[in-house]
Amino acid sequence: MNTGKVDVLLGLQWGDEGKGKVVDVLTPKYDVVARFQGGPNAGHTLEFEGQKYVLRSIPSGVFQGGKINIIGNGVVLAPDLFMNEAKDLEKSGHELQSRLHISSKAHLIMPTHRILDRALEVAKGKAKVGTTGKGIGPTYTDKVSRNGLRVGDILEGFEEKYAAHKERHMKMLSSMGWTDFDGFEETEKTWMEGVEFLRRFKIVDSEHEVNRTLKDGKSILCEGAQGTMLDVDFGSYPFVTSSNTICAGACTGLGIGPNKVGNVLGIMKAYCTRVGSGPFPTELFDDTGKRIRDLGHEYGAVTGRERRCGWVDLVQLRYSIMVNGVTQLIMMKSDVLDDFDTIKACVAYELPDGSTTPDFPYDINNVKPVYEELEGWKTDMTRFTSEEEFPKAFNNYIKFIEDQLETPITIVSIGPDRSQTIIRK
Ligand code: 2SA
Ligand code: MG
Repeated sequence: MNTGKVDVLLGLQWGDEGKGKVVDVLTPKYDVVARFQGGPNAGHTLEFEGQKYVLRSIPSGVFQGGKINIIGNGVVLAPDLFMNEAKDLEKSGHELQSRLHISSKAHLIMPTHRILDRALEVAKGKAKVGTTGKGIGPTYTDKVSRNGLRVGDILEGFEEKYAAHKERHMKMLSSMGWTDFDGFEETEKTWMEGVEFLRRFKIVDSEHEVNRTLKDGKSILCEGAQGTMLDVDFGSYPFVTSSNTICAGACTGLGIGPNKVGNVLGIMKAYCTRVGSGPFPTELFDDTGKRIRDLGHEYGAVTGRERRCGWVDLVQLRYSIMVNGVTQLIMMKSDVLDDFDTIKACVAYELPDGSTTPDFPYDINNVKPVYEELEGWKTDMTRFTSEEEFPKAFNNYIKFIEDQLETPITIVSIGPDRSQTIIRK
């Protein structure tokens, strides 16, 4: 943790690495937790005291008392989904209003953005991205094409602005021949209630708040969503999300200079998963993949979709570490591999011309993973409380990954609960 700086916590794979849990564990060390990109496509799962929570737009710092949580300008916010999420949290006793600040420059996801998301996916047919259907792509498209509606817009002349944007979207949908508007009026009504609900919160120019916080010598944890392989520039394009999920996204999504970035914490699973379409070199289509899915409960937190599972991909991780400037690694879900006889790790790719490379190539569609096989630890680690208890084979796995990635693993997670987290010395 650095004072006067932000630490950035990111997913290094295709999302669902367990960012929510780590933010929750680390929050006590920070004054502020901030989200900088993505929106309700995220599903950050946290478990403690026998309760399970899934956060979508709200930062994972809300469960630790007294912290300010910020939804930054780089986030896209759906007022109706935000309202439901906030009300659920309030019902379970987590007061939000005084602790959650929302950027006036964050863009609003309109009900028509969600229809456009669906229409564009249908139009793509087999080539569909497999989006979460939350309107993420169309909302960021509007932002970049200078057509967006922002949180700050709800403060003045909102009805008119909304109507103009809706009309434009309807024209687009009509030109695509889209006719399915089932339940639209109901959705729009709830959405408008969501806008009213938003007004209760402190709407701020968060770039000022963030920089003031740093100037006062306080610390901020920036919570990434999705993962590096879903980054719109560096991910497996076009099967990506529509924001910069990498470390640089924290600068643009909050308004901070790169010299204010301290530690970059990269989160990885001990294996790898992906949800939605697109290439995934180490994907397992056999019983081992199914076993990882069952043991790891690998189903989408937002959509419930089955996650595709495979071995850890060190070629991909090396690349993610490079583009993010990762300073330390956090390895999640190690316990899922507790009972495997052997464990594989991809150390290079074989390219279609037969050569091999340790570097992540432009096209990963037709690469074959080159594996090293390591001995499994065959030990239930879920009750461990310190690294001294780690079996030798697990220490070998950690050491192998650290050597391959030239980055230290500082935290190891051995189960979903807050308490099942081992900080390494
Ligand atoms: P979108 O909706 O436009 O961002 O989808 C584009 C691609 O990004 C993927 N994506 C995700 N991948 C993993 N986890 C995500 N969050 C949820 C979760 C997903 C869920 O935590 O489980 O519940 O299904 C997430 N959000 C976006 C998406 O699958 C597309 O490949
Ligand atoms: Mg998730």
